[in-house]
Amino acid sequence: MIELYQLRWSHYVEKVRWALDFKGLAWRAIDIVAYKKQEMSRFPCAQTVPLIHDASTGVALSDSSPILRYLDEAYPEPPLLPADPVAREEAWQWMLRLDSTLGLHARRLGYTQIIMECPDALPRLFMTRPFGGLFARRGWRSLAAPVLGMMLTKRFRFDRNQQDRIYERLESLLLPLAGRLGRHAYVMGERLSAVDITLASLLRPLRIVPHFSHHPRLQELFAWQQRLFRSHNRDAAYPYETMIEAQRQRSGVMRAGVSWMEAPAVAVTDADGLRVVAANDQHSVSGLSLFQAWPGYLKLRWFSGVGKRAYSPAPYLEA
Ligand SMILES: N[C@@H](CCC(=O)N[C@@H](CS)C(=O)NCC(=O)O)C(=O)O
Repeated sequence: MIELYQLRWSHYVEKVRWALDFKGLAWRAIDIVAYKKQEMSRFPCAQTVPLIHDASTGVALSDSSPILRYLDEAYPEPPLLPADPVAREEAWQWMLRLDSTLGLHARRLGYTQIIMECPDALPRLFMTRPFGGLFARRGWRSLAAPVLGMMLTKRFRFDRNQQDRIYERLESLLLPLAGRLGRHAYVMGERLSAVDITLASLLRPLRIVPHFSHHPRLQELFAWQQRLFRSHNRDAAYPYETMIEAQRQRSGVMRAGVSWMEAPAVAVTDADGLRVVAANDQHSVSGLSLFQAWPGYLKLRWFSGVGKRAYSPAPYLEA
């Protein structure tokens, strides 16, 4: 039995759940409390989720791509990575690149979208266990939402999305992939690999970011993701998707117009050298730095430069 330490809605975690299911392995999930992570502190590896503990080999490991590689080595059938060493290295580089770019940028913009449109979703994700779930309840959650919003803004620098050109970076990464996946079933080769699982999983938060989900040139990419989700039973809605959808239906609007992208977007790409490990972008948050985050949070909530548009479902969902 493999134990998977998780935050349920994490796209990096979903990548590992998918790989475990793909291999038909027996596993069980352990939900962690994000601030303390006490549940997994006994393991001497980086304290990020996903983290797995394989009771049959004694291996404990975090970081989604090394976890997929471990699973493929320990349980080779069906394979996740190509057998040929050159193709294998190519797949590995794809995975690290997607973890270090798409995974981080999509997380940043997914949480940004939640803060702009329904910050009350944050306590319903993060506060279901602390204080007996009090702050996830109606009324109380409106108190917890700005504190969590500030904490996340500080941790991931959502207030610097424009400056750091996150929308531009993602567009430059995704447009060529959309072109490719309009013509081919998989990123590499003729069968599903760890690269496809990585791309489809890490793209998930962008399904709630209309700049991407409604982008006319990205519909083929989301349609590809949707086909893969359906054929591998991964398409159950995530709680944050349901919450934001309900909010959009109630209000009739969504935050979709990224003002600085309305002029022809400048292509900005991430460094593309060989990688050894995936990059991460979490910054530590102390009590004082949390207090300093409120202007950034308020700006994001009310003056982010992402304007309202009438709500409509993404075209790929209607096709
Ligand atoms: N490169 C890592 C990224 C993992 C990561 O950043 N996980 C987040 C959840 S999405 C986490 O551990 N969050 C808890 C925290 O921020 O302390 C991977 O691929 O697993």
